[in-house]
Amino acid sequence: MKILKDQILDCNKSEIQNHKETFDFLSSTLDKKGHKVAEIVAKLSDFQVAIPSWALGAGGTRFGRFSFYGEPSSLEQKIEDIGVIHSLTQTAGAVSLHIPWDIPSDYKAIKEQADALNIKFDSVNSNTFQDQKNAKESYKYGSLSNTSKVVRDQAIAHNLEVITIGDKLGSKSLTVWLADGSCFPGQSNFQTALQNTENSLKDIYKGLPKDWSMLIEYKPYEPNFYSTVIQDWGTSFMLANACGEKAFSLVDLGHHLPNSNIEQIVSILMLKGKLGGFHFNDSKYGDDDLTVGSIKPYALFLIFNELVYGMRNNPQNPDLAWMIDASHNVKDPLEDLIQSLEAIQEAYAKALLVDQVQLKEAQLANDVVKCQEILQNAYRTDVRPLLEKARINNGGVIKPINAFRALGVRGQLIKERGKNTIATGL
Ligand code: LRH
Ligand code: MN
Repeated sequence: MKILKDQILDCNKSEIQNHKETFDFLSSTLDKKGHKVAEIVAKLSDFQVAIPSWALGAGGTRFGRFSFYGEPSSLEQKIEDIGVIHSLTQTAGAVSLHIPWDIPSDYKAIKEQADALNIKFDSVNSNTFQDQKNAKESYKYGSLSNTSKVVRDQAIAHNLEVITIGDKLGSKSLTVWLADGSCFPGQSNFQTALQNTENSLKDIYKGLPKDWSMLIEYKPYEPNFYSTVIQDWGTSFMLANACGEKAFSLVDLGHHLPNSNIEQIVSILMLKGKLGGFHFNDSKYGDDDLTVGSIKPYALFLIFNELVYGMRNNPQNPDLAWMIDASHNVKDPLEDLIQSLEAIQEAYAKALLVDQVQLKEAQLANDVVKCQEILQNAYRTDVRPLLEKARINNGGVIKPINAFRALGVRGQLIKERGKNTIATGL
């Protein structure tokens, strides 16, 4: 399925008048406050988020999985669906592949398809948390941390193969997330497990092409429920430093214990030049992989406030990898991803309205009340007309969810693919 230009124009016809009125009103309000609206809109237009290739079908839990039908059953169909999201939002210009779930059968063809849809290949993810059919060694008791060198070597070889696959597609980073850990006290020697992991990551690091980076993703628990080797940002930071200047920490928003101050973690990693990127999602309890901004939108805004400050004041930190990592149990996967993209753009736009100079002055003066006023004035601004303008400028639609439904995308996909296709992934 392809969204055509005139379908885009058609969808905008009924929305354009209201957009113009709200945008003109907001622009004049922001102009009066000294904000450069055109610059903010340009930043939003340039802000592209990678769609996870493993989240284009229905997710599921151990208790059940409910399909939405018309799911993509090949990498080509996944790229096609990302193309639909990108045509509407103009902010999904990249895909993050998970190997071996998405090994291309024809590299040339898949690159041409993605290029034609203006979709780049962002970070590639290795998978040493599942045993592949005919695998010689099992990762049941860990991969890069495993007590067996044979198992560690198999996991290292897999990561090096993932780099080779990504390199053929133009990707520039490897994301490593390890399920490694233990479920019971006494089961694992923490020091041996961490030392094995560090040495294994160093072997993978040696295989990184010179212009590549390695993103080390941390997580406190699941699927292990007593200890996880790379459990928190500190461990990821330590391992990234141990590996070298091309290794960084990846922050998955769902990988924090309740009430963790993620914006502070982001700020510190940027100060130390070791923040590599994000897996955006939201959660109420655990690693729920819910729609971005659906549970804690203010926390997301506070994270973007630190990102905006860091992007202005921490040249030591590289450009970040912006990626979504979600799982869809009750929402149409494409609508869920569209809502996540909207929430990310909204948090970024609100953070761009924070007067960082005024905030710094109020912080230095310990004017606590004024600090909050400055932050919440920005947060309380309805920035959606700016997002709409950025989409229009890029050739997208004003209201993506309305357009997705008006164009009957899911119905069309079911017509094309039927009701029994299942997407690889989580
Ligand atoms: C682990 C994780 C990791 C992926 C997986 C799909 O919870 O966040 O990023 O490899 O989800
Ligand atoms: Mn993740």
